[in-house]
Parts: sequence; structure tokens; C-alpha cells
Amino acid sequence: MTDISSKIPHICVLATGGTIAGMAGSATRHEYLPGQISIEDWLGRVAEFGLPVKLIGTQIANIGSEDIGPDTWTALQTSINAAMADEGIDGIVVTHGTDTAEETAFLLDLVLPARKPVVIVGAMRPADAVGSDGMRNFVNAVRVASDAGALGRGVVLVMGDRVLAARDARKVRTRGTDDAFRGFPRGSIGLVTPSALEWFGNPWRQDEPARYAYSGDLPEVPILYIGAGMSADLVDRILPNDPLGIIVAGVGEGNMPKAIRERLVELAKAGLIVVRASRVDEGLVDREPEDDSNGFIAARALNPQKSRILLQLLLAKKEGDLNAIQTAFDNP
Ligand code: DAS
Repeated sequence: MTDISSKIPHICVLATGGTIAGMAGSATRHEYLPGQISIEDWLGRVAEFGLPVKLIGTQIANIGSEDIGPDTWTALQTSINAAMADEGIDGIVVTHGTDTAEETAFLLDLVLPARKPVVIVGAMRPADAVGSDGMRNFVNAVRVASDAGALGRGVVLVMGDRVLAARDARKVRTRGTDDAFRGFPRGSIGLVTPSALEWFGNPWRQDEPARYAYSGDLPEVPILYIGAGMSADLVDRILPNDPLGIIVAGVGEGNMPKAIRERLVELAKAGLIVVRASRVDEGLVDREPEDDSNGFIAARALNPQKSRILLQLLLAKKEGDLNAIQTAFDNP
């Protein structure tokens, strides 16, 4: 890849919808519709800033990210792999809703080679709202995607002037533009504004191949969110037919009522992969001695929704070795 600092960067923009492309119809309304602005219209608005980049837009979808899943992920994987193979493209920006941006970022980080910058970006307020953050976030994302410092950091998410690694990024607030997303356990790996970009720490994935194959077929893996006093009956009710795995969003460090634990131990002995994650936002779940006898996996720093993505990819490649699965969770 040519040194992108020596020429006008060419950035591939893949639009999927979300609030960044949303309109409320009034600057002060709370309700809005996501995915109202086409990528052509959006790039026309960006052109007014005279950014020293060439932006090539593709509309992948135009939906709220609550509706994004394997179909959109497959389309993004195909388009990003094509952009990575195209010598004329220096980086990729994906515009996306914020509700599931962390899952799309994490899945792409796991199934794409770390060859060119890939930046996921969204907005907390629609384009016509007072204090809309979308255009600033987008200009920041283009700056990151155009910077050689982004190489070797896998897929990153840019929101609120922060650069977060896909494995760390989480939406932690439903409102507000500066701190709706945070990184755990590594925090921000960079700070970016339309006029400056600063990286922290060193790259960790220099030109690595994709770590997991992805064809769009992922086995269903439910997440059992534990509440105090929850009945063990729910375990079997939440499982699909022929279940392969389950994520437990446990209390504290991945704990659960005794009766639920006992039922899951029975299912683990019958081959179900059980991952103990935590409902606590910044919840590290390390292995405990009983995990060996129970046959459980500890999610470590992954929240339940990211644990689900990783387990789905492991199950899709028919990984059944508990040690290999735990190693994957230890080093996502
Ligand atoms: N509209 C929701 C979504 O698409 C929220 C957002 O975009 O911020 O995720």
C-alpha cells in the first residue's frame, strides 16, 4: 500500500444507515427516522468542507442498526475485502447506527485482515438536530482512516473525538455525544478532532490475515441475562433446538442462581458451550476453579453481546475444544 501521507487519500465510504443518516424533520424533535439521507446526499454535504481526501461512497443498507445482522455483515465484509485489494483505496469508513456498532466493529475485526484502516462511525443525534454530532464524527473518522497510524490496530470505532479499538468499544449511554462510547479494558487508543489526531500505544495487528472465516452463517447463541431470583426453567426456554452455545450475562463476576448453574452444568456435560460473561458494564470475568469441573468458559473482558459474536464464529468453525475456546476469549 502506498504511503497515504504522501498523496490525497482515497477513502471508501460504506453507508448502512443509522442516526448519522437520520432526520427528525425538526431541529428540536426527539423522534427521528434513521437512514433518511443517501450516501450521495451525505457526501455532497461533506464536499462543502473541502477535505483533502477523495471519498468514494457505496450504499450498503439504509436501516437502523437494531436491524443489522449477518446479511449486512456479509455485504460489508465483501465490500471491505474488495477495497483492501484495490491499490487505489487507502482506507475504509463505515457509517452505522450506534445501537449495534460495537457488534459490527467486533465481528469485522475478527473476520477481516488487518491490512488497511477500517473505521466505524455513527451519531447520537440526527443530521437536522440542534447539536448534531454526525458530521464531526464523520470528518474525524475520515481523518483516522487516512492516517498511517491507524495501520495495525484492526477495526476501530470513532465517536465523540475518541478512537476505540473494536475489541474494547461499548455504547455506555443512550444520550449525549461526548461519552456515549467508551473503551474497556483499554480505554481510548487515540483522540481525534477535525484538525488533530493523536495515537496512544503501539499497533498490535501488523498486516495480519483474517482470524476467522465468515460466510454469513452463524449459529444462534442466546444470551441469558440474569436477574435476582430468576428461575432455572428459563434456561431451557431460551435455548433453540439443537443448541450449541449460550452466553450468561451473570451478576457480578459472571455469577448466577444455584439452580441455573446446576442446569447449565448438566447441559455443558452434554456438550453445550456455556460462557460466563457479566451484566456489569466494565465487568472482567476471569476463570474460577469451578469452571474446570463445570465445563464453563470465562468471557474475560468481552461483554455479553461481544461474547456472543465470538462464540458464534467459534461454533461456525466447529471449535469444540474448551481450552481453544478459552484461549480465544483470553485474546480476542
Ligand atoms: N437509530 C439507532 C441505530 O440505528 C441509534 C443510532 O443510530 O444512533 O443504531
